[in-house]
Amino acid sequence: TAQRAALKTEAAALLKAHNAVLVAHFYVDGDLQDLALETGGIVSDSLEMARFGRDHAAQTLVVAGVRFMGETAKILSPEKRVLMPDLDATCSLDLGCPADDFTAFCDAHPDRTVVVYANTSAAVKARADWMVTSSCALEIVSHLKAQGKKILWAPDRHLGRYIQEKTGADMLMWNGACIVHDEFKGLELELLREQHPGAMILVHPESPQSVVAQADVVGSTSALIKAVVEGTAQEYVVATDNGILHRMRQLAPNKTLIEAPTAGNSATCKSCAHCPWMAMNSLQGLIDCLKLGQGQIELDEPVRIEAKACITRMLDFTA
Ligand code: CIZ
Ligand code: SF4
Repeated sequence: TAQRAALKTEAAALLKAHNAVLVAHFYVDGDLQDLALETGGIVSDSLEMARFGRDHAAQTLVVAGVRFMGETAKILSPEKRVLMPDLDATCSLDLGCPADDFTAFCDAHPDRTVVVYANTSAAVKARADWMVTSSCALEIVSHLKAQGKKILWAPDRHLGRYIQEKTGADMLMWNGACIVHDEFKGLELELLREQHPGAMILVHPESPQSVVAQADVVGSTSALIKAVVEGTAQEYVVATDNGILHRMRQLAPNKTLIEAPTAGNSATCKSCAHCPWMAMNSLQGLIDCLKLGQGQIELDEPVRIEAKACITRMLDFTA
């Protein structure tokens, strides 16, 4: 609409005036994704967002995503100002893994190498040996297994189980889940597949086992987008946050995209197919954080330094 176009123009001018770059996740509003690309920023997964923010010359990073993504940017670039359109945008994995309980769990298992998913607070990362994202988790856990390491994994139990199955590593799991991916349903997916026998099934590994088991491709958001772009099928069933469809449609306009089934719909289920915290990112929020200097990420320096070690280990490993 005209109003959204006007907000976009205002936001673009503010980014320029503040020498800021916009780093957006695939799950946020399509206008924010487009704005990031149109103004020299990036739309990506959490791994690439972290790399891009660290390497970009801009002294202000605006991170459209959820809290841990802003924190990761600040951990890697403490000298930069890191702003978020809404600082209350969190994640059920982060919420479900409080630093004090997590620390006690780690302390009870000192023989294990602590590997945490990116979707955790800076304080949890500070206690970990490695951070991983879904783009590099398999590779890193395989590497640790080859070194004979036993692993303590947190917080996503579905991703942990998937990696455990693939690598055969000894993994002790924290019991967390993503409220969005946890809602995808295996039985309903079986029925949908009968109606679309030629469709390729694309699944993010934060989904339940019954859904992952039916996948043609299991992977990170970037891997799923690549699968749509390069795939020879006409139809694709997508089991991840539906914010990703925006980018998939842009990159593969002639393919047919079908959302994977969830138990409820948007009226009955607030977390079905779209993350309520990703949805808190808006053009107006972006304008306000730049105009008013609000939404700034601040971290305790000792925590930041310890968290940086585990992120840097991953970035060096995947470089
Ligand atoms: O579900 C998320 O928050 C994801 C997929 C993050 C990421 O790694 O990009
Ligand atoms: Fe967290 Fe799930 Fe939302 Fe991603 S989609 S931010 S994992 S709650």
